[in-house]
Amino acid sequence: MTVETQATRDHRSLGIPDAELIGMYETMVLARRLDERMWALNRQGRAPFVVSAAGHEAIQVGAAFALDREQDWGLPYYRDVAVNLALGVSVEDILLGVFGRGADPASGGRQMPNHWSDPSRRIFTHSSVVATQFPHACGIAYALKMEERPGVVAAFGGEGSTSGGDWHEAMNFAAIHQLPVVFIIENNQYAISVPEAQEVAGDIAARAIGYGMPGVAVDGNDVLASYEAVKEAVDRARSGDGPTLVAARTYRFYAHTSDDDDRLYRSADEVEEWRRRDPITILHQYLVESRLLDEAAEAAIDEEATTTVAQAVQAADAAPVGRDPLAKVYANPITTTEAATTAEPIPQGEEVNLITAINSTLHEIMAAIPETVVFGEDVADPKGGVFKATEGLTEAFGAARSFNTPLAESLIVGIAVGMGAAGVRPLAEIQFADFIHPAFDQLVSEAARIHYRSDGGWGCPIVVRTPYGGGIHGALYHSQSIEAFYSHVPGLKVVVPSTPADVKGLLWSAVEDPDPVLFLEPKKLYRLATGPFPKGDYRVPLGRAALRRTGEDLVIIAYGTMVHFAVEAADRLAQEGIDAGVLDLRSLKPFDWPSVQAAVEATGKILIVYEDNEFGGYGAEVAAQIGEKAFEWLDAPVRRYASPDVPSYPYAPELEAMLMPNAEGIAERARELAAY
Ligand SMILES: Cc1ncc(C[n+]2csc(CCOP(=O)(O)OP(=O)(O)O)c2C)c(N)n1
Repeated sequence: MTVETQATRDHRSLGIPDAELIGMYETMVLARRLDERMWALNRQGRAPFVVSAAGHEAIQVGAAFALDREQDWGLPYYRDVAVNLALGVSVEDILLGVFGRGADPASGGRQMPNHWSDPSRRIFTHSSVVATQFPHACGIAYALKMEERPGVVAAFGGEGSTSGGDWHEAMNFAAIHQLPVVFIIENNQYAISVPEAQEVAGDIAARAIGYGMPGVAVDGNDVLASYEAVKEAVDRARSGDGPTLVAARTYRFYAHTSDDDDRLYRSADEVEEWRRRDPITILHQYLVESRLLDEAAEAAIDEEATTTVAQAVQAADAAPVGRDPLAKVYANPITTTEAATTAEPIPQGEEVNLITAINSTLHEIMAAIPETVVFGEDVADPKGGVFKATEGLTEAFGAARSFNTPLAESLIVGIAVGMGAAGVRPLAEIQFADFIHPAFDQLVSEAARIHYRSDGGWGCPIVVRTPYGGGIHGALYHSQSIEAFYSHVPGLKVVVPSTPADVKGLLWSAVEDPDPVLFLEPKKLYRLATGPFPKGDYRVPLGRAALRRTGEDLVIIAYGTMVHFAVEAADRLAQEGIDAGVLDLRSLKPFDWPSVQAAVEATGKILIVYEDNEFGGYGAEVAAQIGEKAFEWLDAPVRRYASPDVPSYPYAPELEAMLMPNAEGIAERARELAAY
């Protein structure tokens, strides 16, 4: 239901003590003085880029004061200077970010100013991407609810963010699970230059109706009205009654950022008109009328704010620059030093296929680690996944720990990021790798960068499993290989098991690793590849390749389904007197260079096989590194055998067979290479 909220104009009836109201006023004045000073620093050439909150102080301070600083979580967006001050972040800390200093607690000077992060205050790291924070808020809230921990999550954004898919996906998910989230939209009527009429159809608060949650429209320039609306929403969330949308109408007094010229898209008269409704003036008037503020007190507040800002500017400006820009890409950086030079021993265990190995390992992990959660489309029982990978998990561990998500891939990865931040270990499933692309942003711009961009303040311990690859007549949208996109990204780890034992060993290592791991399952092998499933504790370290077969004439480097084709080819070649080794990379990022180097040194001839299309594929990186670092050991040009540059495999089996690399094709190229 949409409700027009009017300020009660009586702080006591809202339960706000006089001193707290003065505290609100002080925070608003401090934010304004800081804002003015930041803007001046930019114009003086001392701060390269600043973002202004001026005009938004009432909704920002009203909302932040409605939160419990001891237990609630905040996901403020770049305009929320006053939210941060109200949550206890110091002026100096904000200015360290403005100057990009090493001691900037949000990012160590890595992110632009106003990209907040403060783990001690449960302020989650924020990127520049509009709207990605909303699924994170849901993931955090899901973790709190699942573990019955106290706390409400407040997620902030501008009206522009309500156009993004992530916002809608998060609203939907929060309502389905009745999560303790409050969505706070600061509608300043422009998304950079785009006016509200071109940005938003209908009324923002009314959108809540469609998601079955309360939506409240509020005057965002009135701090009491803003506090009241957000407090009601927070109380509702805290008592288990689910999310609320609060849409606050306000206005920004300065341009979008220091790089924007707002004279191009709005008139001086319009700005002037809104300045007459300055949130600080409105509260000031209320305080004077209530006899809570006299001239002396007002002057003292103003002077203290000015002094605090001046001192903080001096201290922050004098702080040293930069920490190591190469550090903290990973929470657990892995460098492989030992090369695989002997064939990987085959472990003991019951003979199973790949899909059974995945299912059994998930059962083991969930039984051993109570913080783990498995979710995705159709993963819950009775279906248990379209390939049955997650079968029985809901029955064994309950609906909270193994659940179906809406059909929204960005949301799936986004909630995983939030859960990881809140101490839960998500094992998300993307039903087919072909449909992971909507989550590219959440994986690349969010998950991969969380640790680096927060200067190590936050981690992203998530696993995203997905079936990939061809050979099952899945055509263009059920056959894609996606590893090249993601192994390109610093901060992500990418693994591809090819045996049941590696499924177990790698999945365990992935879930125990503090970094985001993309776990690519070659779906052609689900029922085709069988092998022993090791009992008890079993780990395959990330970053270690496995030599499946030694060979003296050449080495075939492969991963996933291609490993099996390569072994088949090597068996045939052996009958012809050609001794081909097979190196299964299995961990694409981190990459096991020492094992590749050892293969080059041992044979001087390398054939790289991958089922992705050839151009710019993962094999291109392997070939480039060999060319650069091991040229002198080569006895022949490095060869690649991959799919031609077509958009994945056709449906017709005959056509698919014409494109997908196979054992005969591998043998043919290996013969040529051996004869070189
Ligand atoms: C996904 C995405 N697209 C484009 C941009 C560039 N951009 C940064 S802020 C912004 C406007 C956001 O407006 P709004 O959400 O209303 O917040 P406001 O800045 O007005 O407070 C745009 C287009 C971005 N950061 N992210």
